[in-house]
Order: sequence, then structure tokens, then C-alpha cells
Amino acid sequence: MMVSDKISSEQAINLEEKYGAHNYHPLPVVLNKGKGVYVWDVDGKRYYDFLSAYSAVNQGHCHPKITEALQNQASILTLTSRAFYNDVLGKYEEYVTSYFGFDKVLPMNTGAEAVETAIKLCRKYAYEKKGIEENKAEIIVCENNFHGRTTTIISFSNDSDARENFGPFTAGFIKIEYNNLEVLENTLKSSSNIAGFLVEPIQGEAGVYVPSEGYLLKAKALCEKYNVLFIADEVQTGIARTGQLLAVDHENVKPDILILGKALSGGVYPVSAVFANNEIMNVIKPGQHGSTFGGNPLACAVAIAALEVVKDEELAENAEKLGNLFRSELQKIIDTNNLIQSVRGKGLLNAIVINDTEDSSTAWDICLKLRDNGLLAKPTHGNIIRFAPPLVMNVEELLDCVSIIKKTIEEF
Ligand code: IF1
Repeated sequence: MMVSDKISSEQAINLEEKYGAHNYHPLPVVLNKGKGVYVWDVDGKRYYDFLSAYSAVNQGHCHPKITEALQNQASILTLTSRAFYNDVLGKYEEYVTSYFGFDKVLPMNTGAEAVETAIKLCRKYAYEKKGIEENKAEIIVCENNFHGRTTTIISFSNDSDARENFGPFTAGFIKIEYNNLEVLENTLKSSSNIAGFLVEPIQGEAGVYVPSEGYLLKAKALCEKYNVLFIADEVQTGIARTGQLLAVDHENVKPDILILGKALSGGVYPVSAVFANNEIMNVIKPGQHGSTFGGNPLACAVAIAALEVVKDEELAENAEKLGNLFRSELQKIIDTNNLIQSVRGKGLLNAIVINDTEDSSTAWDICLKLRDNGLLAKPTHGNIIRFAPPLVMNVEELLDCVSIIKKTIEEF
């Protein structure tokens, strides 16, 4: 079969079922086109995308400026490996480091690779600059974290599906309660082998769990006090999603190590990155870390265009404004209907909690109805639905989405 051959939803689903590993359970809808805030299925039905590929498509589907950059670069030079220089990587590195305010960047491809990179960087710095005894470094992480799918990263997950029968696991992580500064300080105090604190500014997979105001700022201050690196995983929260360029910007926190992915490319190509200042980044020397595709010219050209769109179209400001509107409109629905318990989030990273148990199928069933009514969202756990539309949405479209959600909830 050719990529351009037309197939039905049923055929597409059957092909995946037969030939693909069963590592996902997608909502039954088969998409073949995207533009801005919309996606279309193979029958031509149009939907609002309220997932944005887990916040990768913040700039909207197939943004012309980003796809143009991809097409231009694709016909000139796509990959050299880092065995040779290319004429785009340096320009990109200058552009992104100034954009995010760090001395240096280390380019990778996926979020999990960037998290792995940050862990390696943190450990190496601990041994070579802090003098922690070899193989003794520990990194503090949070309960209910999500940082990716590699063997090391699942070693400190507490999701049983993510971990079961994938051991043995990587040592050197201490898991503490999220949003608890007292436990953080006690843990920092408990050992001189602590190298870093790895944290999501808002926990996405946990169900869009926003920590108390001041948590990140105080956690950063504690890390400074105990000379421990503060590592922010902004793979999901970064690039304007929460109403600021970075979620840590809400509290004016500057991480020692910053991890970005997803919307760094506008969802057009896998691009991730780790940022740090010279004192930290310079511990990595040739041969000690890398990736065949990391920093390739295609990725660099796409990422520059994607970041220009974020500034040109003021996506952070728009996410802040529409997020406030979305939560206040949803609150009105909640006030008159007890199917939804609460709405929470920041900017356009939001979730509703359904009045049902975690093992119920209610959130899934609501998502099926939302689909029928023209809006695509995905449950996280049995009773939470994440709402994260592209940030290029306007007020009129957002209100249209609110009425779809209202109608769906009332039908239920
Ligand atoms: C999937 C969740 C979102 C992330 C943070 C690193 C990564 C992610 C904070 C790894 C990835 C994704 C992956 C996606 C589901 C998704 C997700 F539900 F699992 F939590 F976004 F909400 N750090 N998150 O959120 O990035 O290697 O995937 O590029 O299908 O597993 P990656």
C-alpha cells in the first residue's frame, strides 16, 4: 500500500492492530490532516485538537512558517552527524541560548533523551566539581513524576505499568513528595551525596497538578543553600504552554539545568535540548555524550522557525489570556453540573476532574462523546481529562470549544 492511498478508519486501525506493537490505546479516531487548531479524520470530519500531541503542537498544526523552514532545509542538507560541522547548528545554538538565557545548549531529539542527558550532566558535575565520591551521587525526584520511557527514567517512576517487568533498575534516585518543601529540605540535609533535584514545574501525567505558589522559587532557594543543581523538566510545560515562555518564569526561577522538547519544534520534527551555563556544561568533553541526529541542520532550522512563531504570535500572552477565560467558563459549567468536580491548570495546560473513581471509564466515555461533538481530548487516569489546545487559538474558537464541552457534559 502507498502512503498516498486512501484508507478507511477501520482499515487504518486494523493495520496498526495487526502490524504495530500494542503499546498504546488510542481514542478511536483516524486523522489525516491538521491546520492550526484543527485536525480532520479520514472521512473529512473536523475536530478541535485539545491535546496538541501532548503540548508538542503549541504553534498549531502545520504552521506555514515552520513547514517552510523544514522544506527549505530538507532540500539542502538534512544530516551530517556531529563527526563534521554543519553551517546551521552554530546559528541555532546562538539563537536558542540567547532566547532562553543560558551560556550553552546540548541538542538531542526526544524528551527522554534530554532528561537522560540532564541526569548524566548533573552526575558528572557532582563528581568533577563538587567532589562527590564516585558512584555515590543521588538525584532527588518527585512522586508521580513523568520524565519519559528509558530504563533509567522508569527506574524512578512510580507508575506500575511503566515499570513492571522492566527491571533491573538504575540506582541513585530518591523519591519525595511533590509540592512539599519540608520533605525537600530534610532530604537535602540528609546526605552530602545529593547532586540534583529533578522536577516538573507542573506535573502533567499526574493530572496537571499545579504546585502551591512559591514552591518552585523556594525549592530553588533550598537547592542553592545545599549546593544542589535545580533541574527543570519543561518538556511539557515549556514554550509558552502555561502562559509564560517557561513555567518557571511565573516565579522568576532560573534552573541550573533546563530540559526542553516537544514544542521546541512545533511538533514538526523531534527536537529536544538541555541548557546550562559554562561552569556546568563544560564538564562534558568529546566522546562522553552525543546522538547521531542531535543538532542536525533540519532540526535546527525547524526549531528556530518554531521559536520565532512563539514570539511573533505572542503565544505566551495568548495562553495566559485564554487559560483564564477557559477556567472561568468551565467553572460556570461546574457550578451547575456535578459530573465535573473541578478544573485546574495554568495557561492552556488544564484538566478537569470527573466525579468518579480513578478506575472508572467515565473520563474515557466523555472523551468519546467529545469526539462525536468535534473536540479531541484524552483522559489521564480514569477520572481526569487533560485540555491543552494549540496556543494559536482565538477567543471565539475557545468559546466554541467551551460550548462543545458544556453540551457534551449536559448530554452525559
Ligand atoms: C507518551 C504523559 C504528557 C514529559 C516530560 C519528558 C517527557 C515527557 C515532563 C518525555 C513526555 C509525553 C510522552 C507521551 C505522553 C506524554 C505525556 F501523559 F505521559 F505525561 F505529555 F502528558 N518529560 N510526555 O511530559 O518526552 O521522550 O516522549 O519526547 O506517549 O509517552 P518524549
